[in-house]
Formats: sequence, C-alpha cells, structure tokens
Amino acid sequence: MHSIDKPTTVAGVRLGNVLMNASYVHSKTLEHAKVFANSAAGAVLIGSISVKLRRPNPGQGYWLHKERFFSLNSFGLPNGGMPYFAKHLPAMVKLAHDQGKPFIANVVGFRQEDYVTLVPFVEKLGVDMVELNFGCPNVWDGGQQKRIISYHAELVQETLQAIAQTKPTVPISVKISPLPPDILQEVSAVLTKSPIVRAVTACNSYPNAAVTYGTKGIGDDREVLAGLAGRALKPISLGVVKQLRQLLPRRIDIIGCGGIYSANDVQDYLDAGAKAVQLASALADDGVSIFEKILFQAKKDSFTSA
Ligand code: RRO
Repeated sequence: MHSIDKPTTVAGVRLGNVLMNASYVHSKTLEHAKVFANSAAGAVLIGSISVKLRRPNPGQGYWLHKERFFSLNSFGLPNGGMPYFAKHLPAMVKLAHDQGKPFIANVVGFRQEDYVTLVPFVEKLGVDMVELNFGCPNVWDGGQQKRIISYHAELVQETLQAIAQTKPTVPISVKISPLPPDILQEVSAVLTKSPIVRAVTACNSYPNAAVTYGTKGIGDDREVLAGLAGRALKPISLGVVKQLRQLLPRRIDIIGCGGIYSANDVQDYLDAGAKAVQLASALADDGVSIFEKILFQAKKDSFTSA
C-alpha cells in the first residue's frame, strides 16, 4: 500500500508526495503557482489554460453548503489565455522545479484545434505533464451549453487522435467527468487504445447541479446550473476510480479527485487504485495549509498503527 507522504510516480513523473491541487479558480496565475510551489503539495498544477483570455461567468461563481455537504461552482474557466501564459508559464515552471516539484499544465479547448494548439504550446514552455480538461461543465454560449467532451466517447477519440498527430513528448493525463458506467466503459476503451494517454484524472465536477437553499451566499443565483464538487462528489468519484482501475491497463495511472478533505479521504483513493490525488473544494474552503494538515494526519496515523 502506498503512503500518502512518500514520493509517487504518475505517468513516469516523480511527485514528492501524492497530493496536488486540482485545476480550480485559484490555479491560474504566477501568484497561485508561487503558493503551490511553496506548499506541502508534491506537484504544482496550473490551469485550465485556454487559447484566448476568458472572463469569469457572471455571479459569485462558488457556493458552499452551510454544513459543507457539497460545493457548487460555475467559474467559467477564467484565465489569461495563451498571451498570459506565453509570458508567465516559464517562471511558473521554474518556481515548481526550484522546490523539486514537477509542473502540470491543465489545458481546455472548445474545438479540436484548440487542443492541437495548446498541447505543443505548454510543452515548449517546459511543463512536465499535460492534463486535458475533457470535463468542464460551465461553458455556456447564448443559453446553449458547450458539449462536455468526456460524455462522448467519439469526441474523446477524435480529440486524442488530433493531439497524437502533434507527437507530444510529455506524458498526457485526461481529466474526465463523473461518468455513468456504460459511458465510462466506452471512454475507457478509447483511452486504452490511445498511444498518448499515460494517466486519467477522475473526476471533474458533476455537471448542471442546481443551487439550493442551505447554500451560503445564495444571492441572486437561483437560476444557475453549476458543477457539483466537495464531499458529495467523493463516493461517486471514488466509484469511478475503482471501475477505471478494472477497465484500464496498469500502464495508465489514475489521479483521484473529488471531496478530499482528510488523510482518510486520500487513503480511500489510493486503496481504490489512484497513485496521486487532487484537491479543489478543500483548498477553496480551508486554504493551502490543508496539504500540511493531511500529511500530518497521515504521519500520525502511520505512527499509531506501527
Ligand atoms: O472554471 C470552471 O467553472 C470549472 C472548470 Br474549467 C472545471 O473543469 N470544472 C469545474 O468544476 N469548474
């Protein structure tokens, strides 16, 4: 069994421990990279990076249930786009490397060509791994939701094929939505056949959840549909990880994500077959000290069970 505080290898890349941040609202800038580089996390992840600059969706973007049963978000992928990252990504990578941590870039596209542009773009700027965001639920255009790639095996296949033509030299992880079993099987078959997929990150948030009473800061946002994350996502996401471990060959590693707040949560994901994990809601709720807290809990637990 793998220890939480020991180095791990994902897709051939060595992480100082199994913890890292997920792509979320505080993982977009040079300042954010500095925070994660200096944190207790084993890797630094920045994203999602899109081709063009994107402004946040209107409204507050984040809602936390008052008893923290779940969080909801609809950030809408705000980020500086290629102009910002052309300028700052090399410095972000250096911040991570100076602390002995690998740097992962999460990229998101709205058409195949975007991924074909973005993967070589971040690769040339020195990143150690690329995570493809195939699960963002919060992009709407004139009342129409953009299709979420990971729910369509044929879209996953076409997009991976197009990216493969760029002959990526860094390992690729695919971040998927919490998929129901039949789609998960179809998508897993596509991921298994792709020559470029070295890891899968499971899961992104559950799409199109409604903002409810009992959610802090409900304000004027009753109409919003948002991605569900936090504690309510954990059993769903953990089930996806367990199924993936059965569906995928061992050469494809799994990064778990969804509702991780404690060392026990991390251990659940490692037991289900993940080699590393990502945190987002806990970082939004408790800040970056959550990494230290989890590592401290893990050390204490291994001491008491020794
Ligand atoms: O920015 C967002 O609203 C967002 C993204 Br890109 C994502 O991948 N997952 C999510 O829950 N929110």
